Amino acid sequence: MIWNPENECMDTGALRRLQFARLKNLVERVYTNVPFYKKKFDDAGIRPSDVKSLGDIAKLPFTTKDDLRDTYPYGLLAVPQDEIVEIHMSSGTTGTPVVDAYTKRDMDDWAEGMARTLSGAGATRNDTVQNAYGYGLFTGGLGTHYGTQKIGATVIPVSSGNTEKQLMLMRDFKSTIFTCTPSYALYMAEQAREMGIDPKTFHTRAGCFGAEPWSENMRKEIEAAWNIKAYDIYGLTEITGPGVAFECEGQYGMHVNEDLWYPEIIDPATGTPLPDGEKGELVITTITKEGTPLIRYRTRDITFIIAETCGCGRTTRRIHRLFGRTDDLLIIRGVNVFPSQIEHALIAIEGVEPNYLIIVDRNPQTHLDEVELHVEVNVEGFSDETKDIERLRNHIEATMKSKLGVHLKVKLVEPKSIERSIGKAKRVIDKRKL
Ligand code: DLL
Repeated sequence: MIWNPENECMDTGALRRLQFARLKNLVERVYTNVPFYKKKFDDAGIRPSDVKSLGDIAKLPFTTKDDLRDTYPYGLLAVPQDEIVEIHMSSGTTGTPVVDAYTKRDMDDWAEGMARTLSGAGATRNDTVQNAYGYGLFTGGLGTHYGTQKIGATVIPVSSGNTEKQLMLMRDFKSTIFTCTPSYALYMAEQAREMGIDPKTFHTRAGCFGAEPWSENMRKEIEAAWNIKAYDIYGLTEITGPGVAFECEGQYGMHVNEDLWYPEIIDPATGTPLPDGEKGELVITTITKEGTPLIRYRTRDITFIIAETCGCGRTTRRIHRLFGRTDDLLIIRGVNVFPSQIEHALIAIEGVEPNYLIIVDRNPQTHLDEVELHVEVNVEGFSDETKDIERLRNHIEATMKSKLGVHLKVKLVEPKSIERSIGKAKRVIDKRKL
């Protein structure tokens, strides 16, 4: 099902011309309206008039997550604030959130991206979409919600969690499509079986899964457990949210909605653009965005562009399933956590050292991520009294839960027992086999 054949199946030459026109307009808008960009361009010796072709995008400076953090909350706004109708955010390296602010048109583009995404998974107005992505500041819940409404399907805004209720609604309302993180899809299947229900007996026929790394093996598991087609979908808060790229029925690579979000691949070490087919860091320019447009945003996600035309008829280029990230961002049960946030929280706690080790694993039964955080007690915090140790442990767990939004199992270890390193400290052991 192609939602918008006019844009999704556009002749490639016409698409490039449209992208160039939009890029040119964007560059002028940010140069005039966003002092941050004016300075960045001036420092790089670039004028908007230097952008004479789409290829000239390579002359423009990059935008990074740090730039977003440094300009929190509204420093990247390119329109007067009264034009902003919604904001979303996700946490950044130090816990300072990165903000995305949307105008009415940005909301339309977002809904459009998600309408195309859901249509890629075969959704039509006749479907009932059970949306188990979290609602709130996270973009998964509301983005999927707007897209579902745009195609005129029925949305069940159940949000994440509450698995028994999910399954009840799925049965009673005969949900045909469901959306959540891939690990939650597996967890739901497991819970259904535990309740004596075979997940294959629901009416679900497809799911749109993303927001965290997963693999072809996980796809096979999800498809077999539910007897559905499982589609990979991609997006990030900074660039609007989900709806940036999605799989079609070919299930190989995600079509980038490149009339709205222009993709490039660069060598993460040098910043040099790489040709289609070569693996590197995905960089995105929000060519139609009004609220908080971004020039060449470094996503830190590793993939390559599949330029070959797809059998589905769409002419938009695809990105390969993500291979990982260039930074140490951990996505735990769909929540973004940087090890530095843990370090930051530990520094404020008395009795412990900011020496820690994060061990991430995926429980084979529940398919949920589990994190054990080893924290070194210092001499003051060291006690032979079990109740003192227990109190400290509970305090750290509660602090982590409130600061990061995920539960970490804390294990206190003796002073100086965590291995010191002379180079980059190895803080994370990721045992997940995705
Ligand atoms: O996760 C937006 C989203 C919601 C995407 C629902 C898909 C579905 P953030 O919380 O800002 O936004 O996290 C963005 O998650 O840079 C990737 O590293 C990772 N990610 C998102 N989709 C995928 C995917 C949402 N399909 C970060 N595969 C991104 C692997 C993904 N990683």
